Amino acid sequence: MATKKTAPAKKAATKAKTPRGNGGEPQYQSGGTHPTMTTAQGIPVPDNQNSLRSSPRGPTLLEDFILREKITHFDHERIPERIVHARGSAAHGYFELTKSLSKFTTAKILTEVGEKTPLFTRFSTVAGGAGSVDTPRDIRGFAVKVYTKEGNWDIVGNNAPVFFIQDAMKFPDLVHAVKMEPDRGFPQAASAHDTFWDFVSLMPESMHAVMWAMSDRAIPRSLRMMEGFGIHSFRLLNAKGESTFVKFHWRPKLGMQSTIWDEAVKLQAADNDFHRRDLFEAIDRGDYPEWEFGVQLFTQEQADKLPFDHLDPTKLIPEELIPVQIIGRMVLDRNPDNLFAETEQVAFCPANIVPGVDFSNDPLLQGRLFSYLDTQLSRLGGPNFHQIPINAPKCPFANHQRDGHMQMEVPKGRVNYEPSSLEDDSPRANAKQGFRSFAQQDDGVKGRVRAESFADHYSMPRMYFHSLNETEQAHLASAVVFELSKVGTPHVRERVVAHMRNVDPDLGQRIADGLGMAKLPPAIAPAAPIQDWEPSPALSIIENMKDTLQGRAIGILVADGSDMDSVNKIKIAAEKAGASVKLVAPKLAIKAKGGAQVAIDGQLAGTPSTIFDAVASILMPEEAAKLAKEAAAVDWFRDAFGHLKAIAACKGTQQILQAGGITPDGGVVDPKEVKEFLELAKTRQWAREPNVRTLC
Ligand code: HDD
Repeated sequence: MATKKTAPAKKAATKAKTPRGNGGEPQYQSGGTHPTMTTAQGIPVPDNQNSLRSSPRGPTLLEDFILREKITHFDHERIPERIVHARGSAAHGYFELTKSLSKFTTAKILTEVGEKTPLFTRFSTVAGGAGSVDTPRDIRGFAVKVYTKEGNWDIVGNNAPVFFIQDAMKFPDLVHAVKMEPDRGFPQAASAHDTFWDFVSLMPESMHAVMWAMSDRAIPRSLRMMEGFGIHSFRLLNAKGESTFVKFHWRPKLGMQSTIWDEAVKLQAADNDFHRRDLFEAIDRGDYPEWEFGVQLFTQEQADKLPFDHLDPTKLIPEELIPVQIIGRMVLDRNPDNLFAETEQVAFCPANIVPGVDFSNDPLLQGRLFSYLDTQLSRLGGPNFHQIPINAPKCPFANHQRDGHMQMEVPKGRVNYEPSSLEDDSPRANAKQGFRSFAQQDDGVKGRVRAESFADHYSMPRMYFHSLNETEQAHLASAVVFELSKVGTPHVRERVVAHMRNVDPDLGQRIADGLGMAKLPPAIAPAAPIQDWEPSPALSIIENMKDTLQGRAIGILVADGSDMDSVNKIKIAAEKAGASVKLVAPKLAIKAKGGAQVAIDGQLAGTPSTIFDAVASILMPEEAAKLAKEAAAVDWFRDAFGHLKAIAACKGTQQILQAGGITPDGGVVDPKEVKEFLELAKTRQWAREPNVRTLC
């Protein structure tokens, strides 16, 4: 065997020494019929290994147009990455309406029940660059492009229903502050640094979004387990031109789940692409992620009665006040064919809406309506980016816009203007079908002002904090302490605590204690009286978790001699309940009990328990004894225990648990108790948390 392997390598090495020009033999062989490689101009390429040289050991000739074309193209392979939301993962799918909104809107996408409309959805982190990790603490982008019959409709939202600022004027400052600091170039993809907290602590309006960013929502377990929000109020317009306000919601069919912060940090090392891989693999195996599409509909009169201004994007409307009606669903059923052509080049824009939908006066939305089109011009290189397949509408489109960088179409005829009388088929405006804006009367006084109704910055974050359960509140307080412990400037830390005291006095105290602050800084004088509003139980993740194994991942640790019957009992039952199961072992194949060779999914050192929702282990005592001396195995259980996961540990495994200092609790069961284990695997063992972690 060894001789066989080395022989071709030797041959190849001898071959490589021989100078090869035109007609050189490729050094590999493969099956299939390969089309002839050509240059971008279609000229057949004779040799893709060697550049053209004046002699075998001489200089390369400038004349080598094949080399120059290849290198030039390579040099320009990257386009400017998005200034925010650079790191993204996406999928194709469809939207299906289940309930008509014909009373409220003329939009076909919201009135034609049962119609399946293609869409493309891109999830993203906000702060990190395109190559950054998937699991930092960050708000996630949730952008959906629906290719409707009446043009593209983009719902460019986030996985939080509120934003950090009230006016688009502050967006560049917010983004500068959260991204890596400009002198040192770090930290990447993290808000835990001075400039972010300096900025937000000087912007009381950001407190509500800060609370969401510090909550478990900002460390999702999977992109498939996140809610999405359109955030702003939009309008729906019916045939009579009557307007109803609307907020858009996406609800994951799998329910919501988050990671634990320590787990998220470890995942960054275990798998940079944790979310991208999870989404890709789920779609690849036919486990299509699905979201319900919901709307909150409300009239001007209802809006006037709310104790806050719905045009303020730092506020959400509790669904206990205005219910979320489910009217459709989104299914993602196809992975992109090419990350660059689709996920990277897709260009979203909140201004892309269809007739029957309209904007509200939310000042953040108004600024966004300008920004996205502008950003695509520099990111995608010119005004024809709408012709890139992923951006092109799937309905007919026609106008007199012409020329520009990368024009892909070849418009025919003489008429590229309007009005015209020379051709019968040139496009014209259509007052009947065309987009209409709500005829809103506006008799205000022009000026750079912030409405008084936007002044209350603390009542809503207080309401949000009170809507979380105790565990979630403790996670949030601990997250603020973690972030502030990375902030070097004492007065910034103090200013944050001063705000948090307004949000909730107890929260302020807990954060101050967590930071070891000797004296509580005085609370900041609020611009408007702080009110105590009813909590919104719908906002808690843990209290609303779905009782399901769907979308969960289970790891089973095995080694030589493991009993595959016991392993398979867990595997079959778990998969039947919708979970995915991976076998983990010290080697990529084991000799199981009875001598059968069993292939393994992940080698122990590279498959930590952080990537699973629950773990089991079936080990012979002697193998377990070896693993009890193996740091990767001990950490496997220590992390699973620390991250509150259900553990099914056989008798042999107890040695490893002991080596990890783990005292089994109700979340640790015998692998024979398959049903009990799978029941526990649906969720985390919250009761364990006080025993493994000191939270604020
Ligand atoms: Fe934005 C990208 C979401 C405020 C300017 N934004 C971007 C993406 C999402 C959001 C999901 C990535 C889309 C994709 O996957 O390609 N942005 C939001 C939400 C906001 C928001 C939910 C507040 C409610 N954004 C916002 C403001 C501005 C921008 C106020 C500027 C005035 N956003 C941009 C941008 C980006 C962008 C610079 C970067 C890349 C792009 O647009 O295509 O134009």
